[in-house]
Amino acid sequence: MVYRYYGSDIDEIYNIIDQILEEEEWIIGDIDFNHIINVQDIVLLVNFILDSSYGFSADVNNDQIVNIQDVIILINIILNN
Ligand SMILES: [Ca+2]
Ligand SMILES: [Ca+2]
Repeated sequence: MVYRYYGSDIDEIYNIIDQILEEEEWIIGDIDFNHIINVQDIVLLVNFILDSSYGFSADVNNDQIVNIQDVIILINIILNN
């Protein structure tokens, strides 16, 4: 949990609360945040690797690198479901 406080604007506070709730519902391996882990997430994860880009949702094992290990873990998550 990350604590954030940007000001006294009530709408802004509601936005931050929404954002935190969204993050709490997030499932590891759900690269596109649609609450389902499927082959689409694998495709997106592979695209992250091909683009050499980093996204925290794509870093399945949370080692600060997006690579083939994350793909393998994601495939295992899908096979086990
Ligand atoms: Ca997904
Ligand atoms: Ca990783």
